[in-house]
Amino acid sequence: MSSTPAHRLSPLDEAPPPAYRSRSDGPRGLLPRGVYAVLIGASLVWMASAAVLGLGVSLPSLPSSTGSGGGSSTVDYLYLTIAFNPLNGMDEYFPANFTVPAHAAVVVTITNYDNGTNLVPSQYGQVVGTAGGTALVSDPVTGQVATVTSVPLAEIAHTFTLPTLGGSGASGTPAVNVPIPAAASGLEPTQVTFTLHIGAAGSYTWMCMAPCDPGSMTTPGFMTGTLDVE
Ligand SMILES: [Cu+2]
Repeated sequence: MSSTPAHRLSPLDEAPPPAYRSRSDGPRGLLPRGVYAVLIGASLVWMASAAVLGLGVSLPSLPSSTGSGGGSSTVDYLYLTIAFNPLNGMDEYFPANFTVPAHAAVVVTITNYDNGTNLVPSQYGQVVGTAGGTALVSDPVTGQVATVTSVPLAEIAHTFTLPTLGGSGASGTPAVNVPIPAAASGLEPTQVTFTLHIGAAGSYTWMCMAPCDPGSMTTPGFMTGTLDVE
């Protein structure tokens, strides 16, 4: 009765300093201060390098786009992704409907995760209607960027095609056509960057000319959509 509390009191009086210190210092001293500092530092380095790498892909297009600008004072950016719809698996542009400013140089970057190829008529293998008549294409494996005026027909997955844009695009030739090479895999996309010189306000239909997916080709919001110029 009385010996139990007395017996426990005296060891506690001696034991507390080391026991208390080891219990609280274990978790607090080792994990947070050391490991978390390293983790936070590493993630900051990673974020910084990711930002630099991201810029590195899109920056080269700027000089050529503004250089041959012909009076475009505004530069805007449009980022599109081609992937599979998570619900029905259909090929899809994300987004498929978008708005760009009038009288602007719009740098368009299309990231394509589709590794399938779809044979197009040869004219849709050509880059048409972009600044300089070129597009920047990144290799899905090496990441190396090349300036191209066409893509081999056997490598094309989709196209970004505007039959008309502003006043151009009459007589059977599209105003804009950019062939999009297939990805190497679902984790190794291709990236295509090009600049469009946008004129007056209007609403234009874009479409993919590669016979990729019959349902997608005919369904607005998948492989066809609206480019609004405001
Ligand atoms: Cu397509």
